[in-house]
Amino acid sequence: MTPALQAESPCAADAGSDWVASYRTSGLAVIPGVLPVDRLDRIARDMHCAYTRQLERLGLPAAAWSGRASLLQNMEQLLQADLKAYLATTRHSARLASLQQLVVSDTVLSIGSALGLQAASLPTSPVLHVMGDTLRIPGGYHGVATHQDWPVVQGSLDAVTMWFSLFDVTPHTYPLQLIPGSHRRGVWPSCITEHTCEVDPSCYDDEDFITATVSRGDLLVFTGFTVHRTAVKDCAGLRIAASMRYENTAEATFVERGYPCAYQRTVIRGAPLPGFPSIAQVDCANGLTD
Ligand SMILES: O=C(O)CCC(=O)C(=O)O
Repeated sequence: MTPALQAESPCAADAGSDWVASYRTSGLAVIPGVLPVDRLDRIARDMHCAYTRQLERLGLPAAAWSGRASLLQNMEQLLQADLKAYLATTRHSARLASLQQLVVSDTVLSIGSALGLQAASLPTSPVLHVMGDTLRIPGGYHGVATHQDWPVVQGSLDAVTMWFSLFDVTPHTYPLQLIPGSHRRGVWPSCITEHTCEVDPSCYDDEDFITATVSRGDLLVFTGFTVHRTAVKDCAGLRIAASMRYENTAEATFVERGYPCAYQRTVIRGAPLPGFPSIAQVDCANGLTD
């Protein structure tokens, strides 16, 4: 069993905090109680709204909001009814304004500042990780294998990853596992796979990892070079977390390399549905009915 990492000190987003020292030496830290729980609730509620609207569209019953269980129920129901709608809704959830607002909130950006980020920039929008034993998609994503984030993004060398969980994360609800000190060994040997750039398994043992348990409101932060993975063994239930990368506009090699970014934006031009929308549909959506 891997040792557990827990929140270390009352939070203050200041460079003298214990968690900053822990971040520097081990490449990771859990900052306790920094995220407003009402904001986390808002994201979960907005997700619930999206799954509910899709169930209604399909003429299926939906559970009214009553917390995590109702969200899971609607997600399961939609997955069973219509895989395509489930995947589209889950992708859409990552674009929720409530989530985007949290990841660039003053509190969160001040944590980046405490870690030395200047004019912090965002290579991409939040990535939402939904884990659930009843939400498995055959042949699909079910956790991320052992990897480092920097090789995937290739931005500033002091980039920070922050991991925002909507709910408590225990050792049995798909926590992240990380290797303390792994950020001091540069880029680890790896190969590109479908979901990531997977570290060569011969480079580590299971005992090297610690398990990051997170209470609601805690924030897990780690460096772009910290080796980590999703724990899947003996896990069940629903875990939803968003990960977000922050880069330092002033980092010398980032400046020198002319701000590379591995993520590219793709825009699909053209009308997806010929003839849609009618003028009446536009008016109706905008509350303009005569
Ligand atoms: O949340 C997860 O399960 C994986 C997150 C992760 O590894 C990442 O965002 O780099």
